[in-house]
Amino acid sequence: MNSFGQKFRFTTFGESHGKALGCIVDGIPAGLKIDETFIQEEMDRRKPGKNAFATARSEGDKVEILSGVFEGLSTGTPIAMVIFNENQKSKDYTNIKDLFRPGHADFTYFHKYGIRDYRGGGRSSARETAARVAAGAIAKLMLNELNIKVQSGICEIDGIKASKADFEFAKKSEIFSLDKDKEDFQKEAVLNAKKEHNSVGGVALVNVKNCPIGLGEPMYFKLDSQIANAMMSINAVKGVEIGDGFESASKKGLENNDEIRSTGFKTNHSGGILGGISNGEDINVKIYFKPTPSIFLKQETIDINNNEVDCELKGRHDPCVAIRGSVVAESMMALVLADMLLLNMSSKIENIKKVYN
Ligand code: FMN
Repeated sequence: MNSFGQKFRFTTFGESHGKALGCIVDGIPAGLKIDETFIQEEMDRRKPGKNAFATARSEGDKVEILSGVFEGLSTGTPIAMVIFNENQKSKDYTNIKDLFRPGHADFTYFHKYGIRDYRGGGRSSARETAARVAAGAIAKLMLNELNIKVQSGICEIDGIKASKADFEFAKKSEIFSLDKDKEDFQKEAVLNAKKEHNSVGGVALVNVKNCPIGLGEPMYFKLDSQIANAMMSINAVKGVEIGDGFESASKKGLENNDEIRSTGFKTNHSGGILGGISNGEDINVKIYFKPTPSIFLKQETIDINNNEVDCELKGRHDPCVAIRGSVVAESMMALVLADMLLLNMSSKIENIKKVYN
């Protein structure tokens, strides 16, 4: 199952050490300005090899548009995009060819499909998320037309929590930190883990501004359920919180409810969603990433023949996947919203009449 969305729908293909990966995005209304520079800028935010806080695998992540665009505008037909892999080192994986890396998807992929693509984890690798960012950039171009803004940053690394959500600062920060005062501590935690051949977990925050009221399709395609689905489909994500999230369970009703005035909601504990439908407030979602499974410390595991062996990895891995993962989460949010915008257009007869009368 490699497709996501109902009307604004994308499909990704490709593996970590294959020739290329990419996506096909379908359902894009015709006449949307496709700004290739913007798509590339989005790719560059996620791309590996940029600094000491990410894997040293250095990929250009250049996107090539193959179809669906004519003279800079979408034609209403599928947009296919391809990203060629340039910097694979499959040799790094030969010593673990038959082993299952603890914490990675090797074990389950092998048991499910009976094939061990040991080269960087094959399709289970987060290399696939490059294609999501390309698709997400198209979604963002559509959201921009409606002045809907999606942004993200890192609010926690190795338990070091941001006290503010400064998205402008996050744009400049090498680790997308949302808090200037915590950035150095968070950076230190990543570098220490790296020095110790270990890894750390982290939390990303995705924020949406100017979301119209009414997005979300109850019952089984509610906005929050699709956001959770989208975020949980990202590699290494172990939890998703909407608004105050898990904290709400330990609050009283009066404290948790967002009172309403003629000018709007007084607070936003709900994270902008009520009954699975956007309420016009900011949408706030926290995404919890586990530490990178591939670490360079000796661990116990088994091989494909069930022999107990030691696992000692070589290669290049992110010490904290939450950092680049935050860009992927932002892209997935844009993709969910683009889909919901199109779906919501048929919610009322008056909308249909506006188009056909
Ligand atoms: N896992 C690794 O072992 N090494 C990596 O370099 C690595 N890079 C990642 C980069 C990003 C942007 C993301 C979001 C995840 C990355 N992961 C990496 C995580 C694994 O892909 C993921 O943990 C693995 O597929 C197992 O899936 P699960 O953690 O969702 O259960």
